[in-house]
Amino acid sequence: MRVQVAIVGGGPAGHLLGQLLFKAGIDAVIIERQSRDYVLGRIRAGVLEQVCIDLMDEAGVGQRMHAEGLVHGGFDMLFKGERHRIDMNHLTGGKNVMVYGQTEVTRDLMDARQAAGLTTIYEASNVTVHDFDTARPRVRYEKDGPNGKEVHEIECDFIAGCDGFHGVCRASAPRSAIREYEKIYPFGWLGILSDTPPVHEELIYANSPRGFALCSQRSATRSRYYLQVPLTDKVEDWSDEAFWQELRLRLDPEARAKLVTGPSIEKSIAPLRSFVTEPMRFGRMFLAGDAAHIVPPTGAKGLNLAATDVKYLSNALIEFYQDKSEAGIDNYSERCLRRIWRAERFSWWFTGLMHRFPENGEIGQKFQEAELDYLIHSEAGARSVAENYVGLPLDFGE
Ligand code: RFL
Ligand code: PHB
Repeated sequence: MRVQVAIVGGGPAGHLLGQLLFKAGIDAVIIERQSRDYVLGRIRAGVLEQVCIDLMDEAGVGQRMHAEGLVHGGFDMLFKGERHRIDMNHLTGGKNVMVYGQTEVTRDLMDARQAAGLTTIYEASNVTVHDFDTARPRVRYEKDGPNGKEVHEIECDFIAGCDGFHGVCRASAPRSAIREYEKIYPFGWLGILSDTPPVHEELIYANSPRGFALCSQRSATRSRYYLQVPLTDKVEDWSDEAFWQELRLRLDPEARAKLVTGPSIEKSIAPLRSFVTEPMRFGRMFLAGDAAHIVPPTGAKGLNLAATDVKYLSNALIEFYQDKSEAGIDNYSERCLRRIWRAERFSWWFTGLMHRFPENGEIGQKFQEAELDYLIHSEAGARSVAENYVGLPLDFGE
């Protein structure tokens, strides 16, 4: 098979790129290691920034998102047992975010791709990338045939590495050409999804002496909650009842009284990490999304960053094919990284503000509470949080 762009990874980044390229008449194939159902079974992000909403519209897949997504103009910060609202909409001159799950974003993109008759190769094993330092890169994978091991090869002009943190693309970049920055946090997030009405109409980020908690949602009837837990905890250690009990203890009295509990339909623990790869281009291979960077989920930035990387990459590829210009390709890495570092900084800072770090002792908790007190009582402080939370425009700094 020969295509213009081979996209490795069929998560939200790979699928959004496929759709934006298709709209521009550029021919791309997606090679995904897992099945469609497996990809859709991963419960992850829930909050879309305006730039991500606009990109879904540009990709022609925004219809269901606008019908079902919940527009939020603010969120609550809870500390010292009291809740305080950050009025994002007011503080940012009218900007909002939208609660619409990553699963739904990916499903909408997958459905549009299928409706357009575009090729996605699911359950491709042993995917490898080759010759991206030449004008004729190739992607190989195994599928079908005896034992599912028949080798297939795709020739292309470019490889887009949208294969997540554990993917093959970043791992195939020459070690001498790559620099990686990493911070691993000493705790994880235990998440639960349940068909219960959300405890509050907006999100609640809670700083409690027992650890961080987040009350999020997917719809008026589906809730998503998270608890900070030690890295040594296992999902099996946490019965639903134990989860609800601990969540209650981290909330304020009003939320505690309103909380509706029920059986979990998904429960998992995610480690927290800050990670950035520089650069994001290696000859004719580009990294985008979690393949190049990870943020702790506290700032809700991961999926949004993946979407903006993909927008810059699709623009660069369109410029290459339509205008015969390599300017966008040459700028890609630098353009993405400036935005990425801004989101990394915010996510790291917000994580530090809201979680318990036992090594910082009681004085650490007091410092956090004083900072939260400052942030919510200073318009400048609150605006800074709001501005970062709603995210940067696509053309920021230009
Ligand atoms: P993905 O979603 O990991 O998709 C990569 C795809 O590549 C496939 N793959 C391969 N395919 C072929 N060959 C190989 N060798 C391959 N290796 C891997 C994988 O199967 C997969 O399908 O990365 P992508 O597309 O870059 O998307 C990134 C987002 O998934 C991620 O940033 C967000 O989920 C992060 N995140 C959040 N982001 C937000 O913007 N807002 C949020 O509210 C938010 N909440 C979260 C989050 C992530 C979380 N977890 C579990 C880490 C909450 C949580 C709990
Ligand atoms: C979610 O709903 O999964 C979610 C929301 C906000 C975050 C992280 C995750 O900061």
